[in-house]
Amino acid sequence: MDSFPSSEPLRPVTQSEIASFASDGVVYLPNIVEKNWIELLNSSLELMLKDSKMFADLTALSSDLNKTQGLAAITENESKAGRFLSGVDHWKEDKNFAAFAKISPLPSIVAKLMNSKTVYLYEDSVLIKEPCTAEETAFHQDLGYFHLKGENVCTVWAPLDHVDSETGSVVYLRSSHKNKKVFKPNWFVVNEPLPDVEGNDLPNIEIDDKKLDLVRFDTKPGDLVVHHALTLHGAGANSSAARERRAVSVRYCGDDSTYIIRPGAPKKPHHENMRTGDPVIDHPDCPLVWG
Ligand SMILES: O=C(O)CCC(=O)C(=O)O
Repeated sequence: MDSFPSSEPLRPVTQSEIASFASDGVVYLPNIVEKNWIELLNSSLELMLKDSKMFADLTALSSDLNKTQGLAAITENESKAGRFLSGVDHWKEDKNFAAFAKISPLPSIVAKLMNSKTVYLYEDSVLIKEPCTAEETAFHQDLGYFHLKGENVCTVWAPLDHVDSETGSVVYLRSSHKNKKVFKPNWFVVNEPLPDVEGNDLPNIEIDDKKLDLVRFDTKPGDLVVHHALTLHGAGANSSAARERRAVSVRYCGDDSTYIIRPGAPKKPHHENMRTGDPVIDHPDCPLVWG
């Protein structure tokens, strides 16, 4: 029988944090998750990284996309320096990732922030920027990637390392969730929509645009940043020569969420059996984790 760290947060979510999430579409929650949870993710990730098939190399993708579009390609030297790696749905294979997504403090924190009686797990993602990774995470909005509709959809971003602007903190356009528009999902490393997707064209946002109300946080293991699925966000390159920047995002939906099959967005096997308008209910591939 596995034993896991506590499901209780280290401290309660405050009223002011709930208000920030509602008004800004993002909230920084320092010192809220026991470090033992992060240690478990670290140990699983170390093993997973031995199997390169588990991760997409977004640095290679960026280079290919830039070549096909005739854009200035990242130079050979830059592309050799560090890679932006990403993986998805590790909770389905790994018991530590499953426990973090399902029985860690995350579901209760999300229920509080969204004021939702129920919380369902949509997916997890691993986002690694090795030292000297030139690629930024292009500004995007999560909802367009998800076959979901509803007010109560969010992402919890959990850093496994100290992350700051040198190593690629995530940058959020404050209150952009209030616009309610769903934007076309992009390739994550360039602001080019995925093929055949629907929605509004994404605005071209630069990570350091001083004219915009962009917010970012210096974070450490045990902190969380939670953003609404409509909030526009991107992330910087990792310009540090020595520091790794690894994070796990866990994505949830809550009360009144329904499926909407979005053409062109990445599908999971169970989406083949869902119809637009079907309510999200407990399902092995989208399990109820709170309520
Ligand atoms: O960590 C990153 O680079 C991007 C994270 C992100 O966009 C997300 O988890 O939705």
